[in-house]
Amino acid sequence: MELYNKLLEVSRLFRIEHEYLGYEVIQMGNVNRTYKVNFKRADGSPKSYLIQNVNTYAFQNAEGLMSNIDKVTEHIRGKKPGQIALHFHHTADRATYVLDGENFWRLTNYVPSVTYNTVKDMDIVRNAGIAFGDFQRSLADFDINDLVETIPDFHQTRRRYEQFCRAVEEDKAGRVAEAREEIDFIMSVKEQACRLTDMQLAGELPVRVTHNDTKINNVLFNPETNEPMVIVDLDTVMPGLVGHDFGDAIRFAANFVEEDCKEAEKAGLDLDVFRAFTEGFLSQTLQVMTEKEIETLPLSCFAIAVELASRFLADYLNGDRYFNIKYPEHNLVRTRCQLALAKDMLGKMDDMQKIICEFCEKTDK
Ligand code: GN1
Ligand code: MG
Repeated sequence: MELYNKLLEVSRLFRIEHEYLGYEVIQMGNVNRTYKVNFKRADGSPKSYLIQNVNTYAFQNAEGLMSNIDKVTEHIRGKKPGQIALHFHHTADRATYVLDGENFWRLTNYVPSVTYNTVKDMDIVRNAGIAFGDFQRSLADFDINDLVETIPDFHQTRRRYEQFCRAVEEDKAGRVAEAREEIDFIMSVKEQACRLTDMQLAGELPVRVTHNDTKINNVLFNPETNEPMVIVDLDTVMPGLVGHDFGDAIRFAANFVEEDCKEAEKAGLDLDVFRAFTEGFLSQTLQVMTEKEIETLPLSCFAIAVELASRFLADYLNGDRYFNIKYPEHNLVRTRCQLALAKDMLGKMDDMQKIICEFCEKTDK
């Protein structure tokens, strides 16, 4: 009841005056909470919006975050007028968010669509690659200095290792003993996992505007045609490496299983999905990428998988403060699944490289 009333209160603050019918929980994301709120207009027709409760433990700069989203969506809209986009509603004071203790709220239009957590249809996978590649290309001329780092050092893998080591040392939740094997593996691959970050710091890879959370379920597809319509979850749009976006998409979409599968031994890299996503992504980005960026794409998949495993495990050891969990071992299960995938990727580096080279040869790069 409390949430029911809260969502009504938030809707009214964003000046939605229709008759309130109630809400549905949308399963989207591990950090924020998302609801579809339903209304009836005066003429009797239905109207829905999306309300999100943004986690300020993860995102501490609400203003900077919403300003990033405004600028980026405006830039994309300028290039693609008429394309479906998210519109954030304003309060009477022209704010795009409402602060409320530990959280902040925002409200957007609801886009009827389908999303996928796992896909085996290669046309859909290729379309997701095109969507994220197109996002990257549309923002290639956007000035990164106009963006706030919404989570500083988000994909700075060495920093993530420091945070991980601190969590192991502090052992706040008394869970280190049961995660010894995972901790040892993460530490054993540290140098390889951090190589991309080292190259970035050495200026060997260009810093671009990146999405930084390129899970395939952040692409909204047209339910009839399966064409990608819009990319959502722009909270982590920040300066970053193209490999972060590519690697994150692969570690999510090309895993044989979902990222929190309890049977970690079933996790691994599906090379068919890898190929389809790569073809879509590179069809949009190849012309703007440097040789080094292309060469390091397979490494970026491994780096992002290990980095995320270290984040899941650090959160588990800290007592689950960051990621939403459904049961006590959820973050440990996610860690194991991500590590199994990372191990499998290590054995498939050459296959990944070969698929990329084949595509480059086909397109003369
Ligand atoms: C979080 O909340 P969601 O699902 O969009 C996380 C990503 C992780 C992902 C793992 C801001 O994203 O970095 O890859 O979980 N986002 C943030 O599922 O930390
Ligand atoms: Mg996200």
